[in-house]
Amino acid sequence: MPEPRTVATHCPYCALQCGTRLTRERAGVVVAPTDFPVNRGGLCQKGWTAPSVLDTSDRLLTPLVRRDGELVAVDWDTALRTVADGVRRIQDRHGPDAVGVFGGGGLTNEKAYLLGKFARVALGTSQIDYNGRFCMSSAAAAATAAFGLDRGLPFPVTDLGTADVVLLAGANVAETMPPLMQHLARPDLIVIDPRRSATAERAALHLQPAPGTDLALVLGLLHIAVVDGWADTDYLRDRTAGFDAAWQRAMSWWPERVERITGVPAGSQRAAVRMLARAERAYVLTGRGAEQHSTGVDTVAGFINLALALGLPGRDGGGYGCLTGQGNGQGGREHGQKADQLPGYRSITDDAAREHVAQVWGVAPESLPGPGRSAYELLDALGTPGGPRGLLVFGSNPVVSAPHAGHVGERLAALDLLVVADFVPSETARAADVVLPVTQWAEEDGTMTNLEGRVLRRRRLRIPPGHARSDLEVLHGLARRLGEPGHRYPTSPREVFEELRRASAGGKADYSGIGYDRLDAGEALHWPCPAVDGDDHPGTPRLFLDGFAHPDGRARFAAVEHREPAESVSAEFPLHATTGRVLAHYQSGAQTRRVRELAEAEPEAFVEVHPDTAHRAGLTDGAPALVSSARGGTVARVRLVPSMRTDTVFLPFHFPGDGSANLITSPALDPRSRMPEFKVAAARIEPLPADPAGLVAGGVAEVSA
Ligand SMILES: Nc1nc2c(c(=O)[nH]1)N[C@H]1C(S)=C(S)[C@@H](COP(=O)(O)OP(=O)(O)OC[C@H]3O[C@@H](n4cnc5c(=O)[nH]c(N)nc54)[C@H](O)[C@@H]3O)O[C@H]1N2
Ligand SMILES: Nc1nc2c(c(=O)[nH]1)N[C@H]1C(S)=C(S)[C@@H](COP(=O)(O)OP(=O)(O)OC[C@H]3O[C@@H](n4cnc5c(=O)[nH]c(N)nc54)[C@H](O)[C@@H]3O)O[C@H]1N2
Ligand code: SF4
Ligand SMILES: [Mo]
Repeated sequence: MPEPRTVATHCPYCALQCGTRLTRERAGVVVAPTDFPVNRGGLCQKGWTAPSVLDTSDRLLTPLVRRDGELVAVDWDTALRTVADGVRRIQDRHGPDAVGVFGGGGLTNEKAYLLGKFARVALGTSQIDYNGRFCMSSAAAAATAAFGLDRGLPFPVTDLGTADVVLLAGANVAETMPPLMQHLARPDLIVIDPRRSATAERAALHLQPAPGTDLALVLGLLHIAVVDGWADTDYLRDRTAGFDAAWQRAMSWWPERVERITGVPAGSQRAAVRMLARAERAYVLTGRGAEQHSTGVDTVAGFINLALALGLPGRDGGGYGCLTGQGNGQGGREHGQKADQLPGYRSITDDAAREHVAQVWGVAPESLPGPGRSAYELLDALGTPGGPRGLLVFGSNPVVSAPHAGHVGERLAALDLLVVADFVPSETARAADVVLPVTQWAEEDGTMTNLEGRVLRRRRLRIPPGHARSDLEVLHGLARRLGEPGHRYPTSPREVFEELRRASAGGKADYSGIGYDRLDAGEALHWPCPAVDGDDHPGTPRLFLDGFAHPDGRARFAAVEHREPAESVSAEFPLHATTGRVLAHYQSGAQTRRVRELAEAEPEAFVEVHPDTAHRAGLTDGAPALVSSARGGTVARVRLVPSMRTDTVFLPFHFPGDGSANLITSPALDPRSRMPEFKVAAARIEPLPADPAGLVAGGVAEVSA
């Protein structure tokens, strides 16, 4: 079939998955927004410019293998044989777990599913995890415990437009999901963010806690809700369990005590609770600001407790949700690329789940490995005794995006074999032994699951350039060279999806009633969508209306207590450094730093500092500064921001090399989700020394040029 001239598809970047129409013009691919419910004709800068990454000048067009230190072009057979031989050599000597896999939340459902299967069956390794561990894991753990099920938003995005009040805890949606703002035009916003972010600017009420103190703050909000008589006692009695134990903890968090720890005035705390409680329709949403902490799970649980006390979740016109992040942040966490998971959001330690999935895969249940290491623990173990000696990366750039990135770079360098599948020479690809060039969004079919659990079709517009192959073809080729039957790894997305449907059937994230045909007919299908006899299942846009997903139908309060961040400020490191995003760049920047408009908008690393803090450090606006923590230093240009807290600096993590914010971030993990503490580290800021120790001169010169 000839390639179509125009297709309806979705933006390649974030979890909003804005609807777009792509057209092939003489000058290249042109994008236009569609009237899809989440974006209704809107797109952000990144979405508008996404087609230029398709033809970026350094696009990977042929496989590369490192020879005598240099990456040289080879044919596919050579590249795949090099990987298969390397894998076999390592596994023969050190066992199946000596080869690991690192996936991504940007992969389509089909890729995420096949990657998990490939790891467990073709490689026989337990060592697979993905970058969603850095993203969604704390909210996922808290939501699963509270509701028995984890779907980012358990309601459609459009419901937010009917709300009176929306609380955004650590989410800067004005920059991270701009078209979402049109759904937040009506409600009064309460924003919890240590920075006066673009979103906080639009808020009716901005609470500005010190980074890492949200848990104390939300215990205080629950305290006020109960003491001031706002708790919904009928709802607590009929729909929840465990309130008393949670209240025991919150009881001692009176507003003035909370103010001392967080810096949020008691009056603002009371105002926030009053706004939420008086609203007819109210939602509590969390983003990475509240979640990326060593206390992330408990912090999200605290926000869920607050929502439950006010009777919001599982009601038409109210609820709690987490704003997922990556394009397939939702689907990517359901189909088995997570260390402890099998498709359909099943647990890899559950015998019935293992049996079901093994049967779909045509293997013996006991042949499936058990749970492996979490993302950071996997990276930290690379090349150590007992740790993996080979790693295959699909859809992540951990050299830039992992915490304590200097250390992660060293671990990657200690590997016998690093394989990276990507379409651009990312910083991680540049460090690889084998680089496999893959297709991009406009060159492939598949499905993505957006932040509201809606399954969407990604559609192919054009033939991939050069020798680029889809990730599915890559996995097929590798599996065959590892001695697997080819039919076990279909290369057609539709065929993989058909298998995914069967594997997910009966699981929590049940896709068995969803088919490409229904999606192509334009149906809005939110999972769970089980296959039913007779009529098609309509999908589940709103969860929990009749009950929560625990056997007794009740949501669970969590008895949480405040804990300090893993690292306290000290005389040496007196500031809180926090990190996050800016509008123009996406994640590690591997894609957006290659787009001229975006690179011009934000060309280099910067650090937001309060003028007084900068002055004390001898820094002026625009000066290059060295920001350091116990782990290392990063170079960033000073931006004076009078609305900053004087005890806090903020750095975006989109930049590589010496400007990488992750050179200073902490790898302290949440004990349950294994989420790293990206959002708070003890740091200091100083003028850039003439010859900064440990920094490469080239990078420094670039920043100060
Ligand atoms: N432009 C752009 N958009 C994106 C992305 C991108 O890279 N660029 N990535 C996508 C992905 S994968 C994700 S996960 C989402 C993330 O979306 P968001 O969660 O909105 O993004 P962040 O900027 O990481 O964090 C949000 C806010 O948390 C604040 N914050 C920092 N520390 C704390 C704290 O201790 N407590 C609280 N309450 N807030 C704190 C920061 O100041 C920041 O304004 O964005 C998605 N969309
Ligand atoms: N300091 C700090 N660090 C953070 C965060 C933070 O807030 N602060 N946020 C964390 C979060 S929430 C996230 S999600 C991570 C994300 O960080 P990363 O995992 O590094 O995400 P990306 O930069 O999107 O990297 C994706 C890579 O895969 C490639 N790619 C994209 N699509 C595909 C595909 O379909 N197949 C293949 N093979 N490759 C593909 C891209 O070109 C890119 O090189 O960063 C985390 N790191
Ligand atoms: S908001 Fe997200 S999905 Fe929409 S255009 Fe921007 S990056 Fe793309
Ligand atoms: Mo993310």
